[in-house]
Amino acid sequence: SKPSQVNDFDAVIIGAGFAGMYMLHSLREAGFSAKVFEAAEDVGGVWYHNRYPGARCDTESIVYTYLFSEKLYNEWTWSSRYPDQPEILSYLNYVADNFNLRKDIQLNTRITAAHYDEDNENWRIYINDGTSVTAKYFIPAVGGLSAANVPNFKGLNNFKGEWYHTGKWPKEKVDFKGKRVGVIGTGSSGVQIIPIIAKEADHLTVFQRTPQYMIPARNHQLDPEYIRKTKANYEEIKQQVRNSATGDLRKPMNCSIFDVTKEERLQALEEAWEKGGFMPGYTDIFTNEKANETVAEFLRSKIPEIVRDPKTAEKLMPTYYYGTKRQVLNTDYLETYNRDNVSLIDVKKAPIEEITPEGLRTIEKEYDLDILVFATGYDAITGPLFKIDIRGKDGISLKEKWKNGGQISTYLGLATTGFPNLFLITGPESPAGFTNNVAVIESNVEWIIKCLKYLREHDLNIIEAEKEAEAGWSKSVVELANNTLFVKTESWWTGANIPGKPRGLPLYLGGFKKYLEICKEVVDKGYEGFSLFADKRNKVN
Ligand code: NA7
Repeated sequence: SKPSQVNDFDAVIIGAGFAGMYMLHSLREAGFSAKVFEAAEDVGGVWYHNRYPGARCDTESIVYTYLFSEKLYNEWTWSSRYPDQPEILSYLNYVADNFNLRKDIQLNTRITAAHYDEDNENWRIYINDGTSVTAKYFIPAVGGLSAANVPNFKGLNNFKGEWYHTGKWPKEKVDFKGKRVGVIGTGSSGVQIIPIIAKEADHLTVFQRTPQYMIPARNHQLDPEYIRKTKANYEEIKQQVRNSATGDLRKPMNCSIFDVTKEERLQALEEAWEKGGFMPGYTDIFTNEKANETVAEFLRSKIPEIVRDPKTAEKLMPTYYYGTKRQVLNTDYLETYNRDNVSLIDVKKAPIEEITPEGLRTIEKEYDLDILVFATGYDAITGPLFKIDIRGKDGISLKEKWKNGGQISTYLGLATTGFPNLFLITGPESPAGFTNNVAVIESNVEWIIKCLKYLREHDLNIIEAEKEAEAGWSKSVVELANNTLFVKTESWWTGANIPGKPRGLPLYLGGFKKYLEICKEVVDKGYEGFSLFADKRNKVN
């Protein structure tokens, strides 16, 4: 077997967000050498870049946080139910400092390629300054929502005003005062920024392609007694998260929505609406059209109660299956349309034709704008990985292997055949996207560390997912997805938001708890479904 000293590092990680930082910390604790390369000027990942006004997480702070360290959990105090971007970024900076992570994080450094070298049994990782490093293990911790999508509108280059994408927001404050502002997009990001711009701008025009189902977040400050109890219940919270379907404290109902009377159902929905957050998780909401429609109808009924102009209310009515686009939580979103300085344009009916020097033209009308905000989302799940030229055995790229995203296959969302010693965190076919991502990150990192320790203890140097195991996993992912309504809707989950992207739903829908059980079982059976080698000529199992 080869000593790891022949490589620059045991492991190279891309990205200093929640995933990359915990991976680095865990590797070091386990005695591996590791280096993180991060393209941004500082740590934080998506929370570094998503600094648009109103940016907030819609998973509750008491679980959208690392749970690996009780000490950390006790030391850090979240101020509100849903943490805002500045607070999450401070937290991640605190973690970087507290665990002394910065010395192994190289900032302002973009990785352009990573190639597996079969002769040397290592990865060569190429940096944008023309240099490269080698590592035994390669861990692109790039996240699923980090490749911003600015639609390819004709004329954007000639726009005389300022324009921004929510996911690449500048550090300098953008001043909307006295300005005519346009926002394209009404997903989570658009819905968060719109009410804030409306309060500041002279006029705001929202260009909406698909109205979303709206649920109030009902964000509030956390009171000290609640915080004290939460910290005292650290162990229990951790267990609850790991035993849940969604990696948080939500409790699914264990019955069909039709097992309760109409009155009980309406009461439950009304209570959820008042409490804020997600709607009750009856078992059949995402598999049965009629069950889904009961929730959809309830949420639609709220719109004309809030929005005064009937024509605007009508434009805000969603028609797709409830929850089959990522659920959006909001603060004063619908209320914003009661303001005199806000107008809503349906660009499904009258599509955007081009960006003009003065603003934006739909096939119906031209709108003069000083600032244009793209809240147009991400080339999700595979997009961030495909931006890097990742090549495994025989020089085959990940993009080629996965047919541009048309035929994704992984084993447990953690590894993929033909790419030895590469590990994914919140990768395709993991539960990310439907689960509290921090919970998935922690479980993936802990699985990887356990695996690397096992390899070291057994003097093994190469691990690769086996074809059959991978095929089995991908098949189960597809089958689970095809049994749901999620595949029937155009969303970033299904790839439909990016023109030309192959459709699919490469996320594991069996629930977080089940996922953890399967991952553990694989370990208990001696890494079943993986080939382990001392070196490439000596297969061990
Ligand atoms: P999303 O949820 O993908 O939303 C993007 C929005 O932009 C959505 O309303 C899109 O309409 C709209 N969009 C995208 N392209 C266009 C074009 N070409 N023309 C008009 N409108 C367009 O991204 P977010 O950043 O809001 O949220 C991403 C995730 O981050 C979120 O789900 C949470 O998990 C956190 P569409 O619905 O496609 O018709």
